[in-house]
Amino acid sequence: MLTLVIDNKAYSSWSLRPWVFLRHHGIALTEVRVPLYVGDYKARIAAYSAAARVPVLVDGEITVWESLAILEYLCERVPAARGWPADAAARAHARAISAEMHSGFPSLRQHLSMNMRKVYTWREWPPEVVMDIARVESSWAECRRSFAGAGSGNAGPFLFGAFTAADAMYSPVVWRLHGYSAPVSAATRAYLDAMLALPAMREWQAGAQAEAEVLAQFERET
Ligand SMILES: N[C@@H](CCC(=O)N[C@@H](CS)C(=O)NCC(=O)O)C(=O)O
Repeated sequence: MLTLVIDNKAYSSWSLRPWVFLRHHGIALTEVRVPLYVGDYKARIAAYSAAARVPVLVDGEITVWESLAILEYLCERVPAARGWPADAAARAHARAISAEMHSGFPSLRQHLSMNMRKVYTWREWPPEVVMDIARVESSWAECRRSFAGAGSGNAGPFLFGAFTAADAMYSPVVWRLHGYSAPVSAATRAYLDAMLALPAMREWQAGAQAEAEVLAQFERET
């Protein structure tokens, strides 16, 4: 049985990535939730990983941390999930946009922190955030144009047709664009809606709603 250590569902964009992949594929997991800033939370996380950050995946003797490394591990561990696209070009592209997500989009992260209990009517769009969103939208459009849809053999509404690890990597951005009411294209909106309709995303959101902790640094006025 796999164990996934996560923190607050309301706020943890990092934890959502492997969790949504696991739940979407119905992969059995023991979930350990360590709420941020509660008691000795840091020591509790450090008991699983010396990096002392979540998510952490424990599979018997094997421990994996860093959300992208966890997804890579899961793709190998559960080949039936077809975590990466089968086609080599699509797979390389999926890995590239996942790495770009893992290390990039600092303005989006800084200004639009994830809060899965709220939908804001947001009006503050600094130019650097607009640039990050434009890059996300053009990247998603390129995936759909090149690797998904009619004729590609990859039916389905996700970035590469069927749901892949790349969709899991972008799942927090899906909520950010939705949750801050970002003005996006119709194609982006269709992708957001497909992702938000996933039972696994809805389950995470319900978990966020049920949480008691409120952390002011992740809350906004409007
Ligand atoms: N790059 C890491 C980031 C992990 C990370 O920053 N996790 C936050 C989640 S809120 C954390 O563990 N914070 C603990 C703390 O701030 O003490 C990943 O992809 O997993």
